[in-house]
Amino acid sequence: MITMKDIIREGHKNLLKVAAPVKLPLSDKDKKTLNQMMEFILNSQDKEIAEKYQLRGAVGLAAPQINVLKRMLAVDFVDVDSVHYQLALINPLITSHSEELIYLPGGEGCLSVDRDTKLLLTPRYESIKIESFMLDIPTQNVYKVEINLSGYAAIVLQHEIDHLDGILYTSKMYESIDNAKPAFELEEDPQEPIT
Ligand code: UDB
Ligand code: ZN
Repeated sequence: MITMKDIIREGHKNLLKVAAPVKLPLSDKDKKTLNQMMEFILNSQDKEIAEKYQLRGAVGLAAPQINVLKRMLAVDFVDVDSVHYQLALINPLITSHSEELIYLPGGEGCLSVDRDTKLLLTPRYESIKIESFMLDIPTQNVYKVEINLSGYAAIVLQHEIDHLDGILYTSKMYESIDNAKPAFELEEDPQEPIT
């Protein structure tokens, strides 16, 4: 199983390399890697397993982060509108995007970045269209897919696709971004009891 020690960190040269396209049909080895990447994400979201193996609760992982320089990524998260996304993508391409920019309020983080970059903001497209091949985990079949995403889901996929191009969010951080909106409002504790 993949654990935190398999994840390469900021400073490793391979995090800055452009990953190679995956050859199709998917080899058994690449299929196994992608399955293990998804397993890591699901394990990291399981309280007991995460505690036992000291995994950071993850929403996504790109193959270069486990030192595999191939264009594969896995994500599993629930969007703010309660839609569950579980995607294992091969050779994803952003084929169009909005002009509008957004950012994750509070700033992004990364499994490959150990330093604290809270409050530094990363601009992302508000909506994107992805054309990709997808490994359907239940059936293990590979399909060609077109996916339209916006808001938080678009941020997660842009973060992971950046890893395939050797780009870390830390190279795109700003103290403020005038022309971008927050993806959502951060919950604030009420100052006064609500009557
Ligand atoms: C993450 N996790 O997996 F909204 F329950 C981050 C880490 C770096 C903190 C582990 C995360 O955002 N978890 C999370 C988010 C929620 C609710 C919840 C758990 N990544 C993935 C990564 O590093 N991929 O390369 C960082 C995210 C920041 C923006 C998009 C990806
Ligand atoms: Zn990352």
